[in-house]
Amino acid sequence: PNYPMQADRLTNSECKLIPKLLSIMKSKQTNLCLSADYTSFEAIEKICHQVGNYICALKVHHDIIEDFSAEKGLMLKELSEKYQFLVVEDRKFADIGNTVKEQYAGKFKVSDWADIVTVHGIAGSGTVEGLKTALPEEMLQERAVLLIAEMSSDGSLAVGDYSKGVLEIAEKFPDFVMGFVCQSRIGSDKFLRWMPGIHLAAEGDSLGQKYKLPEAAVAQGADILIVGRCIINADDPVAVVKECQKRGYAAWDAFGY
Ligand code: UP6
Repeated sequence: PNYPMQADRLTNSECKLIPKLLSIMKSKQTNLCLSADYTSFEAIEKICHQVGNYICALKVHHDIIEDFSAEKGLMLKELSEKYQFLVVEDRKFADIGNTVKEQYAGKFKVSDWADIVTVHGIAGSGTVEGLKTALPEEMLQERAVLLIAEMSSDGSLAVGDYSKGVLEIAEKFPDFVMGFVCQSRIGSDKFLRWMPGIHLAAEGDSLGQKYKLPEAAVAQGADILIVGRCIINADDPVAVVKECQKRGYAAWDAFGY
């Protein structure tokens, strides 16, 4: 099949963070997003210095980091500027607009340091609208969301009409939605597809996670590969990052995106 080239996607996308991310990916030759699911901030800082040059994004769950604070968030932002990657807070906002607006700008100041946040569509388009209204006008172009259209876990309910509904939400806010967290080539090509559930050796975990290889993820439609425990639980995380970077980018590049 003929998939659009990167240049087409750049021109078709209204979300300003898309060309920024694509240029990072191209210049660093990486479509790897490290899911840095560590429980200490020190571990996150350490891995940034070790692998910052080989990733296009770093994803965190700020609420599992025991010593997290809004100041640590700004430190993460500084690290991302030093090594040129985007910061994703995987908060999976899911509530009504007014509540997520408070959560986004609230205690941990996620909107100050996360380039991208993840959002569920379960509550309808008001969730995305609520996040948007938390941002001052001048910051709108520097922030984006990823909508969870499908999930990697066994028995996920985010399928069929639900996933289609999520795509419709994206079409309402093409300037603010960067793309989807998904498991297939879903939605319009002006959006980027981020795919978790990737591992070089395991098929899954004991709690419903399902894994595929980087090459399979790209064949399924992934632009950006989200990899967590395969890297962070490895004896040599740097070596695994380099392998995921090399294999993931080669597969993606071969598709001629
Ligand atoms: N994640 C998934 N599947 C989804 C959406 N998000 O695994 O459908 C997130 C998890 C975790 C990371 O919350 O942070 O991606 C995957 O981690 P792993 O590679 O260690 O399984």
